Amino acid sequence: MNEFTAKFENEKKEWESKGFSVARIAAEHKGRYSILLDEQFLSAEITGKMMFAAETRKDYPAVGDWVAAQLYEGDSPAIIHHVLPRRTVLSRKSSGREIEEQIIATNMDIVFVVQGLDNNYNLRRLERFLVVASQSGAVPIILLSKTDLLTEEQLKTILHEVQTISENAQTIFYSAKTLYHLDEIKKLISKDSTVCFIGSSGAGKSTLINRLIGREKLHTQEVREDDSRGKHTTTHRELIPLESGGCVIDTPGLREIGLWEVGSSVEETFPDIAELSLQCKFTDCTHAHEPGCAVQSAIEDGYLDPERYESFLKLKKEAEFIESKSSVTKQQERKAREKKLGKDIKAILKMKGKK
Ligand SMILES: Nc1nc2c(ncn2[C@@H]2O[C@H](COP(=O)(O)OP(=O)(O)OP(=O)(O)O)[C@@H](O)[C@H]2O)c(=O)[nH]1
Ligand SMILES: [Mg+2]
Ligand SMILES: [Zn+2]
Repeated sequence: MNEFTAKFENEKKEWESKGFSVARIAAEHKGRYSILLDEQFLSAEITGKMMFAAETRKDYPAVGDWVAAQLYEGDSPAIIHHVLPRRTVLSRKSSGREIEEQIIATNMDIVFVVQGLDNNYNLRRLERFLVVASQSGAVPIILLSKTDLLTEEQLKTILHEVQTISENAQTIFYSAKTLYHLDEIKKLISKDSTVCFIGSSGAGKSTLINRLIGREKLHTQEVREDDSRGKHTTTHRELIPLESGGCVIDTPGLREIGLWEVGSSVEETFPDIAELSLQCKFTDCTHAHEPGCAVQSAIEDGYLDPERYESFLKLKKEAEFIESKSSVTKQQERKAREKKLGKDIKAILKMKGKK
């Protein structure tokens, strides 16, 4: 048992010994949760205490979370008291003005990045989704849908292109229409595993999940003819258990996906560039103007696509910006906490003085 599992199992046992049930968040809607316990969906709410203590959005339960809940007889909703440690977290920068982490899903083993081979196909966007998927701690896998719309020749060209960016991620071409390679995808979702699907609207996420569960459970809608854009059909994240034992998480199409954390995910998604950098003459080479730069010479020799390099630079810059901003946010959060603590202490002292 690894360190995480030991910690998780300990917490789980502790809550269960106090009479709580450990269930999984399947969906959330305006503060109401649907939790999954022994193949049953129950409605649930969080405690006032938890709401009061929450400082940021990530302190609230998210789809995929294991939570300790108190169950009640009759129609009363279960009450969620605690979120158990998260093994993996898929998050992005929230789309608002504030830089805040928005959790898409948690505790997944695989993040499938879905892209349609119609006009949705875009290498640079694929790279961006891959970085976000790698940051989650789960295994990123590329799924290219709608192969039925392309000729053999067109598929070959795209396969070639995708190979230049997918060194660190398995890639599966499939069709939800002809069911081509559907078994390959099914095989990846083992018993007890959780997988999540992300991608632009119209990529085919919900259609694929319907095929996996074998019925038309999720609503799907055609894309716009001219640019293959979807109509943002899925509006909520939802965890669905499969008969085979695994779980899938459907998500709404993302208009944009901002990076959240930095870590080494950008390098992980661009192993070719990371490796080239090792061969530069200077260890602190910026690959802009230095002599003996392996990156520049790879571009000149045609080994490295300049657009891929540009995409790398852009993501790197964005990651650095987020890091500097989020350390400011963390500082502000700490200050707010200290201020609140100071107020609480003052209030206590005042009360004592009155006695
Ligand atoms: N030809 C073809 N069409 C597909 C395939 N997969 C999905 N589609 C179509 O693509 C359209 C969009 O599919 P959805 O499953 O609704 O897309 P989505 O990714 O869930 O979109 P959002 O919920 O908006 O994020 C639908 O009309 C599907 O029938 C495929 O493999 N081949
Ligand atoms: Mg959908
Ligand atoms: Zn260099």
